[in-house]
Order: sequence, then C-alpha cells, then structure tokens
Amino acid sequence: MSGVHNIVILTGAGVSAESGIDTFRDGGGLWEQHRVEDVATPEAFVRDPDLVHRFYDARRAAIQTKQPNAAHAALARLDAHWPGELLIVTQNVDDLHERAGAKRLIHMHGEHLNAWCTVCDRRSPWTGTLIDRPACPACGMVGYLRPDVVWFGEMPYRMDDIYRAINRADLFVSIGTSGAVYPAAGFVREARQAGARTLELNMEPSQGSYWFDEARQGPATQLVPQWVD
Ligand code: BV8
Repeated sequence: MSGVHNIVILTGAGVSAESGIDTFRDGGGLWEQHRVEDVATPEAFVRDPDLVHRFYDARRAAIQTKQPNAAHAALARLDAHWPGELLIVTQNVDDLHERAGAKRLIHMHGEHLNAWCTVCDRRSPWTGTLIDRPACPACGMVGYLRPDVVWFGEMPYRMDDIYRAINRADLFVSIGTSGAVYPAAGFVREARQAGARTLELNMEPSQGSYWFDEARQGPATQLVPQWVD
C-alpha cells in the first residue's frame, strides 16, 4: 500500500458471515424472516417490545457461540501494525472484531453485548436476555432496558469521529456490506471527495460499487488476508 498513510475501513455483515452470523439481506438472512419495520425501529419497540426483545435476545445468544474468522484476524493484524492512522468503522453489532484483537474500532450501529437504560441513559455490558425486563445495573430501575442498537430513524454513533477520519483518509476500504443503509452507504462518496482511493471487497457488487476505484468479489476470508498481507 505504497503512498498510503491514513486508512478507513467500513465493515458490514458480510465480514461475519463465514463465522456463521446471518447477514441481513442475503437469501434467508435476518430481515428475510422479519420486516425491518417490525423489529428494527423505535416504533416497533413501542408497538411490540416482546417481538423486538425475542429478535435481539436470540441474536445476542447466537453471537456468543461464534468465533472471529480470518478476515477479522487480518484486520486486527493490520490495526496492530499500521504506523499511520487507521479506523475500522463497523456496522455490525457483534464483538468479533474486538475478539480478533482490533483496537481502533467504532460500532456505528451499537453493540449487541450492551443494554441501554431508557431511564438513566447508561449502557451496561449484557449477555443475557432482556425480554424478562431485568433491572438496570446502573440505576436499578426495572423493565427499562433496550438493546444498545441503532434502529432505523435513529442517529448512528460517533458520526463526527467517523467523518473526521474519512476526511483525512487516503484509502477507504469497504468490506462485506450491501451499501443499502445510510449514512454508511454514503461514506465512499465522502472519501472520494477527500481524495482517497477506494476499494470494495465483497461477495458480489454492492449497491454502491459504481463509486469505488476498484471492486473485488469473493469471500472475505480470502479477499481480506490477500489485501492485508
Ligand atoms: C439515520 C440495526 C439520520 C441493528 C441497522 C426514513 C426515515 C429515517 C431514516 C431514513 C428514511 N429513509 C432512509 C433513511 C435512512 C436509513 C436508511 O438508510 N434506510 C435504508 C433502508 C434506505 N438509515 C437510518 O435510519 C440510519 N439513521 O439515517 O439517522 C442521520 C443521517 C446522517 C447522519 C446522521 C444521522 C440508521 C441506520 C441503522 C439501522 N440499523 N441495524 C441490528 O439489528 O443489527 S441496519 C442493518 O443493515 C445492519 O445493522 C447493517 O449495518 C445494515 C447494512 O447491512 P449490511 O451490513 O450491508 O448487511 P447486508 O446483509 O445488507 O449485506 C451483506 C453483504 O455482505 C452483501 O453485499 C453480501 O454480498 C456480502 N457478503 C455475504 N457473505 C459474504 C459477503 N461478503 C464477503 N464475504 C462473505 N462471506
């Protein structure tokens, strides 16, 4: 990667697919079994909190049985050794990047293994279920915890930090995302405007492939180590 100093990497569900975590939009994926409006919006949570808790409790349990794959490991190696600025922005709410060793990481759509108290607004590590309306570990209020996940219509986390990194990047790499959801799907255009080279690594061309200088198709566990190493 000659001439590259500052790297921003965007990851999506495709980077965790080979770890056995369902993606959202591939055949049989998570959204195939549910309408997004029924499980991933604040309105859904008000309308049918038990359905939303069942959906997220099942995913929180499933994640804990999965392991990082070669793509997570390669990104963690790059993070550990890259002398310039590097930021992994993940849309994923699993903890596989961390478990592979990644440090310079932002979860823009939240984290499954946290619970968010709608009374005291604090996040607490959480590996159990929420459908049984447990007490908030921070304030003790019972029945007010929700998944710490950014739903549609909600503001993603740390957007200022993300845009600051993108505007300093000279390489932007998108891995395992369909380019279906904003603002993440627009990052490649921000990166181009900042003068960065852009690379997409994905099983198939994404909805935003047109915007990338280069797009390679294949499984992340092959493409990412090839690119990193
Ligand atoms: C926002 C919840 C304002 C967590 C998710 C009307 C009202 C309000 C907002 C909107 C609106 N209309 C449009 C919007 C914006 C909206 C949006 O984009 N809607 C879409 C549907 C059009 N966005 C929002 O609401 C966002 N908030 O806009 O706030 C704002 C704007 C700007 C700046 C600040 C604030 C909030 C979006 C977050 C929604 N939450 N999830 C959860 O349940 O997990 S989104 C959900 O989809 C995931 O979290 C994920 O992040 C996202 C994208 O999915 P992908 O990760 O790409 O997964 P997908 O299955 O789609 O694709 C997988 C890809 O991997 C495929 O391409 C496949 O080929 C590839 N693949 C598969 N296997 C492999 C592989 N690649 C490599 N190797 C493999 N083995």
